Amino acid sequence: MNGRGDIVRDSAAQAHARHGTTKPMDRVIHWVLPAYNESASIADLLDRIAEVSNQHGLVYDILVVDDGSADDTGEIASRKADSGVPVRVVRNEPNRGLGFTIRRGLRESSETAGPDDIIITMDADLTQDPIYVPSMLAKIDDGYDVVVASRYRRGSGVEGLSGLRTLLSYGASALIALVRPIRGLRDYSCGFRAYRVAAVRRGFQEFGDDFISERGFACMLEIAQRLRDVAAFTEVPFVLRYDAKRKESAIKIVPTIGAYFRVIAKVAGSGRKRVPLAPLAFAFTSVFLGAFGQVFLRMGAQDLGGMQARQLLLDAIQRPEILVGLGLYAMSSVLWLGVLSRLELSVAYPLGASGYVLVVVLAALSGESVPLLRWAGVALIVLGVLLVGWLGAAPTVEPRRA
Ligand SMILES: Nc1nc2c(ncn2[C@@H]2O[C@H](COP(=O)(O)OP(=O)(O)O)[C@@H](O)[C@H]2O)c(=O)[nH]1
Ligand SMILES: [Mg+2]
Repeated sequence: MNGRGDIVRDSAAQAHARHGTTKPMDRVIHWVLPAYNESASIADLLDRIAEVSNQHGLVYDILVVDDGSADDTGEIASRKADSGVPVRVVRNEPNRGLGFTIRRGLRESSETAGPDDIIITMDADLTQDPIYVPSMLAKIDDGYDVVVASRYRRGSGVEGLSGLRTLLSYGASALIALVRPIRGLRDYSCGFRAYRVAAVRRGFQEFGDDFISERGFACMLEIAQRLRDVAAFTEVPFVLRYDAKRKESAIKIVPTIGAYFRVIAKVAGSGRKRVPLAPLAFAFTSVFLGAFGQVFLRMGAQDLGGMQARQLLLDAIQRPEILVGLGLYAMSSVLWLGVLSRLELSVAYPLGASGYVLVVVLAALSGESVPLLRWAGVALIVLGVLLVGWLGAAPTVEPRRA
């Protein structure tokens, strides 16, 4: 019996025999807990992890990274090892922040793990229940590389979090989804995740310590964005029990929002770039078709002003210029949506596009001529939005197939 791995594996064999599971016998689940002054909750959390792991016949070990806690978080966790919980504690001296702590935990556990082992990261404050882990492992078995416990899926929920915090977390994720979406992800800030070890290793291989360079809570976004092009992401719904927290949160909201922008700026240049020229060509065509549509609509809308809506519409559809104009618009919109579906931009773009088309059609039908310059301005804005969308388009990383 040298080193802790053997101990765990032996009991796992018995556990598998007991539970008759078909999971790869030697897969190990490595729980990584970043902990800063969590003495009030760490013992109960370790018991809960052991309970859930044994219930599901998991082969597991736990690494607590004590981030220079001022209380006895580390001692309490170490004492748990005496009662048979496979826990190891390492300590940062002094406190280094969540980013460094998670990086140390991911690096140390991935260095000694098997490529198909799984790393689970979660807060050490009892707000995230280990009971969701089996459903996350099932997603890994479906071929995904990163599974996030999400607050934004059917069946998700949040208990006890302030309205402002809820809004800010949701706003931050929505903003990221707008600028640099990751397929399969909605909750970009939650740290309760399951990683396939191979994906974590890939992150360190490709970026070294820059894999996680953020000091604070934005590190969770950074990890996801760094793995965006090489890992298949998905989510499981979970309920965040913030009412179970036994200490004040130390999150600094404004610096964290600032850090989100910094992360996006940092990663925007990295990763593979596919140059989907076709969609761009379609986009340009769509806009110019729209331009001509506008010209025809304006020609046809002369002396239609001041009429009742119903009369206006009846008159308008009898004028060939209006019909041609509307036809060109329809083609422009179809091309537009075609582009969007290929580029998989977020919902903001179809909404924006449809809004602009509506405005121009109404302006045309109201007989008011829209100066060409303003029209060109609108077109440029739309092209700009397209470009941002293209740059942020989410690459497709298919889950592994057995
Ligand atoms: N606040 C804070 N948490 C840290 C630090 N280092 C590690 N952590 C841990 O990071 C996790 C997330 O922090 P937490 O206070 O739970 O954030 P919140 O629940 O999202 O407000 C917890 O497990 C903390 O113990 C640190 O320097 N500051
Ligand atoms: Mg927390």
